[in-house]
Amino acid sequence: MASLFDDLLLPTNVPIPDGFNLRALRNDDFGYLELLKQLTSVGFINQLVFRKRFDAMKKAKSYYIVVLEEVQSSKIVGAATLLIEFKFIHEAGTRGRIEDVVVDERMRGKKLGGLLNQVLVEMAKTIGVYKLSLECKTELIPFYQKFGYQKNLHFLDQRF
Ligand code: 16G
Repeated sequence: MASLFDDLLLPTNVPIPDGFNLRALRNDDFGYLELLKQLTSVGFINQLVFRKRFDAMKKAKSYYIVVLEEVQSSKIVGAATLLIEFKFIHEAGTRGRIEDVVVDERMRGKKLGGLLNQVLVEMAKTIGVYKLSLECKTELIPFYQKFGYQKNLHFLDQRF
């Protein structure tokens, strides 16, 4: 069993509610894929593909996927990703991106999404990014604004 990053990098100043455990994604967390299906299309990924992608992310050393585990069931009920992008601009600075924030439907309303956001904002500050950004649906803008994000730029995409 391997962790994507050292759990010691998790912030200690964000309180985790009783009954939950916050940790880095591990290479046997296949349940993470089930949770991601509540966010968007995942398709079929077998354990080998999961492990290969996990290994590539670990090797890249810029993926911080945090998961929230329900202690009683050992199930992953929340997850979010901090991706660190290396730049030449801003004195060879780094930019952070928040990706794939998802909380299990049956756990909504417990402010776990907010908790995951706080955790990643703290980690991004510790790493020292010059900017942290994310893309989200229009209706989620007020939610993310609570965590310090401002609506500045437009986001454009192409689908293939
Ligand atoms: C949301 C996610 C983004 C994810 C996308 C998937 C957050 C803050 N944003 O925009 O990270 O990649 O959904 O949707 O979690 P897609 O499959 O339509 O790209």
